Amino acid sequence: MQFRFLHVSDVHLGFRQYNESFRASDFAQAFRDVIDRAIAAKVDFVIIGGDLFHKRAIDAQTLDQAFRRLELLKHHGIPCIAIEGNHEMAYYGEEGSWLGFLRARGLITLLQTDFAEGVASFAPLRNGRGGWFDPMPGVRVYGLGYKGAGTPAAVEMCALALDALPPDAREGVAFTIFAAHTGVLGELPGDALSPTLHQWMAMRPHTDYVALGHIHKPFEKDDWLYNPGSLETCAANEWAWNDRAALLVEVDTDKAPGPERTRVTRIKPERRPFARFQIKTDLHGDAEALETACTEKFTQRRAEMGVLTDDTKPMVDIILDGVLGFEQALLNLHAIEESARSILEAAHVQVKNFAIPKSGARIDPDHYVREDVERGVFVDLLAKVTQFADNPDEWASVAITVKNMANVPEPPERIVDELATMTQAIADGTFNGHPSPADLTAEETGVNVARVYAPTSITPAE
Ligand SMILES: [Mn+2]
Repeated sequence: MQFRFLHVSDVHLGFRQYNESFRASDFAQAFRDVIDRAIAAKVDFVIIGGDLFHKRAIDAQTLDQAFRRLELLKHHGIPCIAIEGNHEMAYYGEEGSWLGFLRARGLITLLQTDFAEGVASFAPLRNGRGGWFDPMPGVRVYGLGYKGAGTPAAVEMCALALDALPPDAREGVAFTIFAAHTGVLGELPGDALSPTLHQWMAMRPHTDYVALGHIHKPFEKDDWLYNPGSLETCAANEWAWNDRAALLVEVDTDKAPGPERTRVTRIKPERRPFARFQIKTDLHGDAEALETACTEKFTQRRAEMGVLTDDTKPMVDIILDGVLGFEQALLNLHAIEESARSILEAAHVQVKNFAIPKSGARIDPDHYVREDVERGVFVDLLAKVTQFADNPDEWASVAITVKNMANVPEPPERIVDELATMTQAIADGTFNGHPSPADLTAEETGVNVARVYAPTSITPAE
């Protein structure tokens, strides 16, 4: 038996990234591109591994973008199977999501495993909703949906439920797919909720292909677990994951398990490019030198980019870090932003300044105390946040006090009380900074006393 299907995930329709409406169009275009190519490739069905939409509440234009492609699939007689992702789930207790709306109109089949009394069960399909669906004879798809921290347990329960199925329940099924909005632990640093590979193995005897989503970084395990990654670029760091694509899966059940049986090719949509720059401020003695260095980097990158159209003008992400080699007041972020915009013909520029001000850095290393650096960083960060920008020094004291109290550790209620008192004092204009009682407590207990800052950790590096 031979067939082919498209596995796509994390489309994030309706995402106005950086509040730019052209970004929502970019996301729609990526979806249009892969669906049209899947239709041209004559796929037998499509699986969406969650997060078709970027959020629960979408606008008319976003619904239209989804509707058009799903209608086209329906027109070609291609079933589309979806599971809910975390971004588009209805609120707890709330009936109906936009995926439910699309299901009610016969545009998607929405799969979800039931968990009652700690047991997984797969309801038969009713009104386009259920635990499993056969998009064509011989192919069965189960769907889990998003289960958050409960995912590892949910996957194990699904395996137990499949173990318990009577043999005749799967008569005639030659290929089984399991769709879940989760990953594999360890594939993405910081992801703590995905099942481990070991936990996934419980599903191995029952499934031929696991269709994952949620983790925007693509990966594949064992010719069995597949995660396509995000279709467009939801965060600047995703740009480095060049293999993100929809997966065109060609199956020949007569072949032995492995890449012969399940052949996967990537359908990579046209994506708007991101250009990222990490600029070490330590190397430049004055503001002009820093701006010149930025201009040179931008010019060099522009030369590598070729002709740009409206669809390929880049998103530019600039990170300044290190220690500023000159006074903070002379740092002209606007000039750097404008230079990037004009040289790179950028569609959007974002400058993130993580540079430590020189006022802190200039102190003799022997007297360079952690608190000064810490306070400088807090003040610098808070000055950039609207609600703290009027008095960043005072809020820095609040942040340091709270941190010290947590380090002691003080009981949470005391920290909350102190925070309320300090917030009120700032509002009343009576805040006197420190020493606060919490600062004294920290010093008395010997926690977080001033330490000499190791000068090696501020050595300039490119
Ligand atoms: Mn997502």
